[in-house]
Order: sequence, then structure tokens, then C-alpha cells
Amino acid sequence: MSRVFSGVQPSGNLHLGNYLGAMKNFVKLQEDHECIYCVVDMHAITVKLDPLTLKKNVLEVAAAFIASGINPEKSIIFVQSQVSAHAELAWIFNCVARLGWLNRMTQFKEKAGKNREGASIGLYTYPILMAADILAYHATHVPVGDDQRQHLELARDIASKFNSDFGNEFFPITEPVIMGVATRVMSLRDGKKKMSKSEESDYSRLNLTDNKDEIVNKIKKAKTDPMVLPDLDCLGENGMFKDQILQERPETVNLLNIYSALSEEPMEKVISNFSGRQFTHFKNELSDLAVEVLTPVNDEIKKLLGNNSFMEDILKKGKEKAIEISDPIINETKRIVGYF
Ligand code: AQP
Repeated sequence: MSRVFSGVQPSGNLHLGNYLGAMKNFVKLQEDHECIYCVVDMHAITVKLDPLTLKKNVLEVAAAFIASGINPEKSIIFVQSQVSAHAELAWIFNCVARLGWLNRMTQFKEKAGKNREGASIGLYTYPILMAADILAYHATHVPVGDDQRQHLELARDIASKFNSDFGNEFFPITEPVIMGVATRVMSLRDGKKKMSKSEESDYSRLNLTDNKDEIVNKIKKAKTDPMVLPDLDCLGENGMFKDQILQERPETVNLLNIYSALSEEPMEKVISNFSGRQFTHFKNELSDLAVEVLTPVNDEIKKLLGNNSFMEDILKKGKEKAIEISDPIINETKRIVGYF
């Protein structure tokens, strides 16, 4: 049986990258899969976060799930710290994973930056908790953006090592699901950097909570280059952008990817429509499209956040369903490792 699991950190404003790279795909998958979507607050505290802000962010992510189209009647929506299996399994996996595996994780190196000695241990072991999140539900498929590919590899390694250490096939080997043209949405200020919540400049991203004026303004200010929009020659035979344009015009590629993902039009069609046009024309069209897609999500988030008891009820029911699935799995894991 296939089961989908994914999570989003309540670490700040959700942005277009989270929406296109993850949440939009969560919605598609619920049509024909059993889906579990988690607000991963335990991951969010791997960096310093004010407790009141964390609480507010948790509700915002849960509201954004629903506003993006996740149906709480169909899919499970819950908060990670409310289900103890995540922490319990993470400890067991700490003892299965090898130090050398974690030392290869590029996200830790990027996030810790120059101050590696001052980073939290939690930030370092983050991918182990992520493996526990997934495997506590025996999830088989994990929809994520491209940035999480390496962490999912690690989850597969942990499952394989556990199975071989204890001589069984208890944990499934999870498949990443990396869908669509927007698997890596880049910063609006620098086409070589990922769009991210923690980037200092708010002009680098479109937040799901941005209003119409903010969206228009940010797209107007988005970095481009002095040329006109490219023609179909920029695509290779496989329909992907050629290396040369990726290297020389990363901001242009990013904006075209965003347009294609928001409009759900194939890239060939988008390029044919805008080829030879100036950026001012393209940016106006992109702004209209972004406002059309993001404003209803923004409005719905606000509406849901105004209904606290509805949101709390969804998270309570989600927690109960999550415990129902994870309890027998964590209990069997404890029996396998020989806990008393
Ligand atoms: N720029 C992106 N393009 C496509 N997908 C993205 N995701 C994040 N950024 C992009 C995907 O969104 C999901 C939730 O991510 P997360 O919030 O749990 O953590 P993250 O990847 O660390 O996101 P940020 O915005 O970069 O947060 P900070 O700045 O706090 O580190 C994941 O599936 C992720 O792949």
C-alpha cells in the first residue's frame, strides 16, 4: 500500500517556493493516496525561535495547508510535537545512522554557515528526525522540493541499515516525489539562490500572506537581465533549459519557471507567448497571474485564522489519527530493538 507523508516547518512566512515545490503537489496527491501532512515544529526549533511566534506560525502553516486545497476530511493534518513517536523513533535512528552520513549533508553546512561550532546539535541531526517523521508512518512516498533530495536519500539509508541490522524488512524504502517545473524556485533577487523563508530580504520571495500591491511591487523589482525574453532555442531536445541559459540567465529561467508553474502551461507555450518581448510586458503578465493564484489562498488563510476553534479541532483530530497509525509502528520498533 502506498502512503504519502510530508512536512513543512513553521519557521516563518510561507513563500511561493513552499507552495509550488511542495503544497500544490500535496493537494494533487490526496486525490489517489492516503496522505499525512505535518506541521514540523520540532524542526523549527533547531534555530532560535520566539515561543509565541512559533505558536502563531504553527496555525499559519496548518491554515495554509487547507487554503492551498488540502482537505482535512481526506488527509491527516497534525502538529509533529503532539505525536511522541517522532522523538522516540529519532533517538533510535540516532543510534542507527552514522556520523559520516550526517557530515555529508549540505543543508547543515549552508544553514550553519561560518559559525558551525555555534549551531545547535538539533540542526545537525535534523535529517534523522526527518527520517523518523516519514518512517513512523511507514510512508512510501514523500513529496518535497528538490532541496530535500539528499535528506530523503539519508532516510532510505537509515531504513536499509535498520532492516539489515535487525534482519527484517520492517521499514519501507521511501521514494521521493519531486514533481513539476517548480521543484526549486529561486530568489527574486538572485537566480542562483533558493527562495527561502530565512533570507533577509523580503524582496527575495513572494509570501503567501503578501497582498496584491506587495506581489506586484516585488515582481516589478525582481532581478532580470538587459536582453529580451528568449525564444524556443533556449530549450534542449529534452524540453529542459540548456546549460548555457541556466548559467547566463538564471533569473530569466526562474521567472519563466514560476510563470509556467502558476499557469500550469507547458514551458514551450510560455516561451512562444513571450519570446522577443520586453521584461516590463512579461512582468505585468506574471504579476496578474501571481495575484490571481495567490490572493484566494491569502484570503482563505486569513479567514481560517479567524476561526480558532475550527483550526484546533482539525489539529486535534489529525493528532488522534496520526497516533493511531504511528503507535503500532513505534511499539513494534521498540520490540525489534529489544527495549524492555
Ligand atoms: N525555493 C523552493 N523551491 C521549491 N520547493 C521549496 N521548498 C522550500 N523552499 C523551496 C519545499 O517546501 C517544503 C517545506 O520546506 P520547509 O519549510 O520545511 O523547509 P526548507 O526547505 O528549509 O524551506 P525554506 O523556506 O528554505 O526555510 P528556511 O529558510 O527556514 O530554511 C519542502 O518540501 C521543501 O523542499
